[in-house]
Amino acid sequence: MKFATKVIHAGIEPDISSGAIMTPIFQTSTYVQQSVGVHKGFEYARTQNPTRNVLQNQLAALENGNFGISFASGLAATDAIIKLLKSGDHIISCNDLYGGTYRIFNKIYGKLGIQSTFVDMNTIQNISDAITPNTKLIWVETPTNPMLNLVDIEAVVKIAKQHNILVCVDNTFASPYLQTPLDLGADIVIHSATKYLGGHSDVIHGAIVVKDKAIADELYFIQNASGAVPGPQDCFLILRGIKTLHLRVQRACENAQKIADFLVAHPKVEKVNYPGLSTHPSHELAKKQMRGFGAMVSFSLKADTLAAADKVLSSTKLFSLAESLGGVESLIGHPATMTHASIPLEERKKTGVVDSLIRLSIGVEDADDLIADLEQALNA
Ligand code: P1T
Repeated sequence: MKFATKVIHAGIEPDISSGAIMTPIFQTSTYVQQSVGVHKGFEYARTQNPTRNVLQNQLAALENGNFGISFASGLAATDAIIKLLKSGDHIISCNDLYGGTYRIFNKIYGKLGIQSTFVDMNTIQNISDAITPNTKLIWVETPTNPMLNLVDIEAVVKIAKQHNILVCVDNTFASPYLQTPLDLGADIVIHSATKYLGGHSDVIHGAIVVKDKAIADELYFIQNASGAVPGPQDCFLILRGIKTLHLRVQRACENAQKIADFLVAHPKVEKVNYPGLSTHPSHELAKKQMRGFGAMVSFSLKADTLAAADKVLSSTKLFSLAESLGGVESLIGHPATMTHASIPLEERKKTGVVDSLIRLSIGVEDADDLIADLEQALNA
C-alpha cells in the first residue's frame, strides 16, 4: 500500500458494533468482563483502549514497523525508551537536539546512574570514539532541532550493530512521510506526535514504532507499569490529523523551500539552515535518506544579538511567536530562550544556537504571504 492510501486505510476498519466509519472515542476507564478472566481483550484502560489500538496499528503501518505504542507526550515516549536501560548503562546522543530530550537525559536519568554523552554526529567517527562497554543506546535526531543538521542513519546503524547497541531515531522533524528510519536499520522510531502527525496544534502526544516483538513487549510493559498513556480523545485527534499528513507536509515543504531561498538572498540574514539548499552540508544525504527536505528552517542574523532577533520575532503578523512546530499554521521561535533554554550556554554555542538564531515552522498558508510577512519583519 502506498503512503497516501495508508494514511486513510492502514489499520482502520469501520467500528464493528455500529459501522461508524470514524474510529469512535472509547471514553471509558474499564470494561465489563463476562466472568472471571473472560473478556473481549480489554480489562483496564491504562493497559488497552480500542481507540488507542487503532492509532497504534496505523502508526506501525506508517513507519513500516510491526508495533506502535502511543504515549501521553513525546517526552513520555522518550522516558519509556530510556527505561529499557538500567543504572550503569550509557547513552550516546547527538549534541544538537530538542532541549527537553537533553534535559531528561541529563537531569532525570543522569542522577539515576544512566550517563549520556552528546557528540557531533556530523562526524560519524565521534560516535565510535564515544562507545564504551556500557553503551546500550544511540539516540539520533535527524533533521536536528533547531540546526537542521542531518545524521546518516545507515552509518550509525552499521557501527551500532558491531557493538550490539540499540539505535533510536527521533523522526519528529521529518515525519514518516519523508523518512522511515526502520527501513534504514534503526531499532526504534520515536515521534513527538504533537507535531506533524497531529498537525493542528491541538494535542500533545507521543509515539514509538518498532519491528522487534521483544522490544515492543518491554515497551508495552514499561508503559503499563509507569502509566504515561494518552487519553482516547487525543488518540482520535492524532488519527484525524494523520489522514492529511501527506498533503500538509508536501505543501509545507514547498513553502519551506521558497522561504529558505528568500532568506538566503536577504541582506540581514547571516546563515540559513535548510536541508533543501544545495549549500547545506548534508544536502546529498538528505536526497538519499529523505523523500523531501522538510518544513523547518532556522536562520541567524548578521546582527547577532538578542535585541535584533527580538525585533523580527515580535514583528511578524502571520508567523505566531510560539514553541512547537508541525501545525498547519506557521510559527516563529527563538531556540536560545524558548525550546533550548534548558541546554547550558556553552553547549548551545558549540552547536550554533546563537542569540540571533530564529526557528521557523512553515505551515500550509500561501508562500507569498509568508515571505511578505518575513520581509516586513526583517525590515522592521
Ligand atoms: O512536546 P512533546 O510532545 O513531549 O515532544 C518532545 C519533543 C521530542 N522530540 C522533538 C524533536 C521535539 O521537537 C519535541 C518537542 N519540541 C518542541 C516543543 C519544540 O518547539 O521544539
